[in-house]
Amino acid sequence: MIDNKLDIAQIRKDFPILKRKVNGNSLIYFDNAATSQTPKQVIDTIVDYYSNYNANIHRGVHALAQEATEAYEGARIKIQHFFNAAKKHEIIFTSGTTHSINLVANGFTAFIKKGDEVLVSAMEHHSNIVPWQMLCERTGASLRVIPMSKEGELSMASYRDMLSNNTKLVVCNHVSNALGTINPIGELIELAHKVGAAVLIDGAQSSPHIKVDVQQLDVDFYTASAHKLCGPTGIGMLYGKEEWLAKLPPYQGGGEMIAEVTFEKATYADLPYKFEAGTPNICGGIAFGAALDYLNSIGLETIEEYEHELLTYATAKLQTIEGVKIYGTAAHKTAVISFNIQGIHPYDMGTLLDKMGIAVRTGHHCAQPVMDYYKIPGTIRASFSFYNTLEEINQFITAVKKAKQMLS
Ligand code: 7TS
Repeated sequence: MIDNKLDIAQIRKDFPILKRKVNGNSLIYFDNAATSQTPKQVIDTIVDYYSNYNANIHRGVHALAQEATEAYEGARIKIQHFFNAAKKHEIIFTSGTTHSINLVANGFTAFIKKGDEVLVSAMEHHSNIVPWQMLCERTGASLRVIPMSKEGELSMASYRDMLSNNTKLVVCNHVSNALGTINPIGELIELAHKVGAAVLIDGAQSSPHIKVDVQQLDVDFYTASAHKLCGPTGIGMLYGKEEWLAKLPPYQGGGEMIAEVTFEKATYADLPYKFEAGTPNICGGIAFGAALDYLNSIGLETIEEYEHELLTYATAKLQTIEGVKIYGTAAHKTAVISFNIQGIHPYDMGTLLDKMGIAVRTGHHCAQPVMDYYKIPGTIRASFSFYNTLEEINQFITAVKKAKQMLS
């Protein structure tokens, strides 16, 4: 039993929120794909920052400014190592995946023209669709969709056919938030590079669950959001290959991102600061680093293995309930189960589960094209993390059965 290897009971003690009651019941938190919970090691880091060394960074000579700068830049190195980037200046602090994607999409305005194509997968979150639509509107380029199967797997044959010398960019999530599919991004990247296209991988849903090595993947851009990695909201990262980041124009102008400014002209700072205008989320960055320390202390491989056990167990149990249809049955999945029950609106199921202390997400999950593909308004989504247990899944299954009875 992997439970023993992980000592879940001990791990759960690190998460104060898991002790709380919701509607009189012990909280069962199965909305980890929306945001993960925060261990006390990360909360303590935040308290420590504001209690002991809150200061603006990169500019002060005083002790607090130096300590804050050191901690913030130290966090950048932790992120670099977590994703195995070759250089620390290939890590740009952003407010999260949405910001990271917009930064790249905006910068690509300089490199894209009418007749060029941006390929996007059929299972993207809106934040990996809309910025590219905006880029195409600005430039006259076309956005083309790589189709998927009923199981929620990308059609690699169609993808091969779509690739051409017109393809300038391929964008895809590593893991779909609506379906849990783990996409074959290694192959996707290799094929894109053969036609000279750059690749951005949205790592919002993969980074908390799968060990990622950006050098091995040879990916051009990779994104992550700290709040899905046991860190705080409002902070995330963009990994970009140095050669791309050097070419890309800055996203925002302001302090910190310049080398020299006159009223006639500004010259830009070196990487990574060229992309980090203004006072950043200093505490968030430091806490992001602490969150990665925490995940490393457990080990991504261990997390992946345990969460897979949760997925297999919950999927089998859920399938025993009559009328359940699971959306996203790809061979490779993270611990996300999107489902509906015949005759029951997902919102009603979500509301009743909440009454029983169980947090799931219901709706389109910011992936309306996926819902349109299945011709459904939304799903009930249970998404697990390493601090969840088989016992919680048992309680969840009992609750789903109970709610189904009440709603039928
Ligand atoms: N990409 C994917 C695949 C996501 O799942 C999300 C957030 C984002 C991008 C955006 O990340 P952000 O941190 O910039 O907001 N996904 C979800 C979700 O599934 N439920 O709530 C947020």
